[in-house]
Amino acid sequence: MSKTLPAVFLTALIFLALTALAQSDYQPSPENLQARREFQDMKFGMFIHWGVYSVLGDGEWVFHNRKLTVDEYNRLPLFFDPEKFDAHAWVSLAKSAGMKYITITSRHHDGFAMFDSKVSDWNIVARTPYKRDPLKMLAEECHRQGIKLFFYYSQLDWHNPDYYPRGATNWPNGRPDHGDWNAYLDTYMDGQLTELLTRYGPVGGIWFDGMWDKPDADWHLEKTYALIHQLQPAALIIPNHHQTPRPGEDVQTFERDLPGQNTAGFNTRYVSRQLPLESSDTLNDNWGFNIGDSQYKSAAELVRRLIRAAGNNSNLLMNIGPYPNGEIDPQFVTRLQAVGEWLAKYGDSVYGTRGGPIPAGDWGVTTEKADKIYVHVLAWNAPLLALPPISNKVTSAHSLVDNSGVEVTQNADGVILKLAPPKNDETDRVIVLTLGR
Ligand code: JFZ
Repeated sequence: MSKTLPAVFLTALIFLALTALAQSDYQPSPENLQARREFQDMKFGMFIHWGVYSVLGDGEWVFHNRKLTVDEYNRLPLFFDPEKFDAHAWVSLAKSAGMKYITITSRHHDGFAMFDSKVSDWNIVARTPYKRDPLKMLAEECHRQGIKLFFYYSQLDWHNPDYYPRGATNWPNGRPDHGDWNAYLDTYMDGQLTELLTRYGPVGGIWFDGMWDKPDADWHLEKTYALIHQLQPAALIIPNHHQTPRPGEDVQTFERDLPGQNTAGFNTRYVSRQLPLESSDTLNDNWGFNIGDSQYKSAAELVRRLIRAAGNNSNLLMNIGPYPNGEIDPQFVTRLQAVGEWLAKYGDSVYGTRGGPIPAGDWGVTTEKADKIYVHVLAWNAPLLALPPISNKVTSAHSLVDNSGVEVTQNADGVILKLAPPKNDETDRVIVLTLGR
């Protein structure tokens, strides 16, 4: 046996051991840990699905749902011309809704870059009459107004031939039956991520989606995650893969469910005790603009979802799908502004809090911050609310909205609050418990 063969094996073995180590050994940087805490403090974000698909008013899956060919879909950018797009109006709306961050589709499953990408001409500047980069304008406006900007990035691609072998959502759309998977990941995707993390100032993070299309593929995650954290250590990696979090990931996100729930049918019940949590949902029933969807959630419903998320130690990322011309449906606007008005009064019980010590129930949830527990009474009509015991002594209780005192009794069996009868318009009665040492 030659002497070089064992050496080759040994080298391979060391290499494998090192990559395994790198994977299990992810140590978030101090900036990253700080960003995670700030993320948890923000609580409420605006999700935006906007792309050339918006033109057809039939949701962001229209390419797939109508089984269009690549040649047919290539016509769409020709008439995407959002002359009413106004970054200032979008960011101001998020602000007036009490939202602290925006997560926008930099590219969805159609692979179309909504930014000025040099990696491929399948992008808004090269292919549309608009010719400009809305993400650049949005990033600048977000920095001006103090809103964090996150980029949704689809790993799944229905357009690029190098997304091959294709995944579960494939249909014969005219692409060749061959392609270079490694080039797709290492050159195309990592190239675009590098653009997003170097040309738009400090970015909140990358919200990944689409891995579920090829669950068994090698996505070169370690490489991509390392690249992101190297370019911007504070950028949070938020994967919507519906699995147990992997090393390198910074937030666990749940689609259309609270952490640990699985009414949607595709979420994992595993809830990380270390990572910040997020729950995404949409204001009507679609993510991208759908002209036939008028199923708007009421402002009160949006507030209750936000509170239920906060009580479960989670953020809420609430989606809107703007029109193709760049305007935002007035039905979204009025509801979001009403949520903002509610938060202007009750925000103390939401921002900067963590899930409270009392388990959530049908009656409501608790949040906590410093020496306060906020009892959010969402559905309870009886005059007394009996809660399980907590370890701290409750020294006083008052209603958050008008500071009026609330009668409280605490004994070994729990904490009993005497509630004023709910008023008709009351979305959430917030009782503040002040704790002794
Ligand atoms: C994904 C996208 O497909 C969708 O368009 C939207 O962007 C949403 C926020 O994220 O939705 C999914 C992802 C995975 C499944 C279902 C919907 N799944 O695994 O069944």
